[in-house]
Amino acid sequence: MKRALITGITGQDGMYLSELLLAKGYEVYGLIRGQNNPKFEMIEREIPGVRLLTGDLTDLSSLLRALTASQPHEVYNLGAISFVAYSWENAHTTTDVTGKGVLNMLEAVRLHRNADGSDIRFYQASSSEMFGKVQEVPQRETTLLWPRSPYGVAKVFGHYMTINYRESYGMHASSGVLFNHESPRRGPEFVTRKISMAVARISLGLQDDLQLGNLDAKRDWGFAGDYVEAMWLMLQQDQADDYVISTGEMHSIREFLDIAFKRVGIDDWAPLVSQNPAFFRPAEVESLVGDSTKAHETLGWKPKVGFTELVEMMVDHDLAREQRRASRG
Ligand code: G4F
Repeated sequence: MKRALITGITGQDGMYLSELLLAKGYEVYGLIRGQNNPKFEMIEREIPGVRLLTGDLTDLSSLLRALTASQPHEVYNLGAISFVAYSWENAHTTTDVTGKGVLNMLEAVRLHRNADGSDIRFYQASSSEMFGKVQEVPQRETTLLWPRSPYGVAKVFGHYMTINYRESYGMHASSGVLFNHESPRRGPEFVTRKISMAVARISLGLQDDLQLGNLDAKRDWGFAGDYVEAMWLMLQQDQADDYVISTGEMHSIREFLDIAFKRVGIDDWAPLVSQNPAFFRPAEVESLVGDSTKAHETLGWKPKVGFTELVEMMVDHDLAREQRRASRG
């Protein structure tokens, strides 16, 4: 039986990946941070097969302990402080967790030996945020990186450290440069979920309006459930490598709003949405769109869920959730 250790188990990707690996017959371990973490129960309830271990990406010895306990064949490093806006206010913490945390995990994997002598394959969650002020359209594996946030800079560090461990130690270490990926499990601080939750509440008369930042930003949005499959495929290859994972389609926040509000029967959302300077960023990533030709050709990976389907899935989920809450009183 294959064993996997996932950091960042409480995020949407950690949850979808756990489900995928459990369905494939893996023994799945998840690293969870802190004392009395309220998400502990949430994971035990939603994904009962996962075995949780406590540890922290900033603490190398806790990572070594987690490797000893799990004896994994595959490590998926999804843990990070991942909210870009937060990274300006907490640049040091973001650097420690999102950047140096990758180095800690790589070091732990390099130092650890599985009792049965099996090797560990490593996946690093790199990000399209690394392209920042884009130097080429669409962005591919060879595009020059130009991060625009402390988060993006930290991800670049982790990305190159992964490549360096592959080249220095011959480690099977792959990096997935994932473009924005969303789902009903997305945190409410990210723009897509903020919109889907507000749209549901506005349509039920529970909220009056929605305040956002830059409505002109454009992203290549895919479905998180599709993207975790690419992570797994990367670790099944003979050679470790880096792959861009994206849909190849770019949409604006305005288009997201169009589809989301239409889903609840509102054609003109302009009177309901305003822009608040508090949600603008010190430096913006204006547009991102990826070229996943390498992943298509080498991994045989392609996204299944399209943009409209994704937006509608999120709105439908939040509508049902609000209706359930209302019926409970
Ligand atoms: O949803 P976002 O916060 O995602 P962002 O910054 O693109 O980052 C996400 O994707 C990255 C992959 O490229 C990941 F690495 C990262 O961890 C995260 O998952 O913002 C998307 C866009 C931005 O341009 C932002 O300025 O939406 C714009 N926006 C406009 N109003 C807003 C808002 N973003 C948020 N979060 N909240 C707003 O009110």
